[in-house]
Amino acid sequence: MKLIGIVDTTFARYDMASSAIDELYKTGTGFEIKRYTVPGIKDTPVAALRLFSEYNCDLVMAFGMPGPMPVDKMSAQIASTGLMEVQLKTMKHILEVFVHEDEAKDDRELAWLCDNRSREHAVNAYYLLFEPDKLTENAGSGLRQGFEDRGPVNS
Ligand code: RDL
Ligand code: RDL
Ligand code: RDL
Repeated sequence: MKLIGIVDTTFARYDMASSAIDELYKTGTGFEIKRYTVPGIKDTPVAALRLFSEYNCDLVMAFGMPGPMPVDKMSAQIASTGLMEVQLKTMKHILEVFVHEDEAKDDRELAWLCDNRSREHAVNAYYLLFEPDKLTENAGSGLRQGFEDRGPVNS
């Protein structure tokens, strides 16, 4: 049995973790979930580290919503760097599922984007843990999470 850690925030304006958990259970079995909610994105790296070191998670998904202001973009960069450090230190994957609030043109699209990106990265998390060949099959195919896939280029 694998353990998937889920880190999310109260700052985000959409419950992305619930979308991902729903999608994980639709995708397969063989895992349990441990969820850890923190106030904001800068609090996610230590939550992820604790999920690995204290709860022995095999992979963590970190959900966050950077706001539109320069200070928020800076927070996102700091959070992302922290999440990288935790991955290198633990040798375990953290899927960083961030949706920037200004990626969407209105609240309705923002909600759709959050749900869709969370679900698509949930499938990526499942593949990383259980079926890594599925990712290799899709190598170079221009996949995106949330908005439409870009697709491959042909020579
Ligand atoms: O440790 C408490 C807070 O500093 C932490 O929760 C921050 O991540 C909160 N926060 C900001 O301070 C900020 O300027 C967040 C953002 N911007 C943001 O855009 N998204 C967040 N948190 O999730
Ligand atoms: O951990 C899950 C994702 O955060 C991770 O796969 C990112 O590398 C995905 N990604 C972005 O989030 C992004 O904003 C990528 C790009 N831009 C990019 O330009 N090229 C990528 N990934 O390969
Ligand atoms: O070029 C258009 C988009 O690919 C670009 O805006 C990406 O940066 C959007 N994006 C994020 O901003 C992000 O934080 C993506 C991800 N995360 C992601 O995980 N997967 C994406 N885009 O496909």
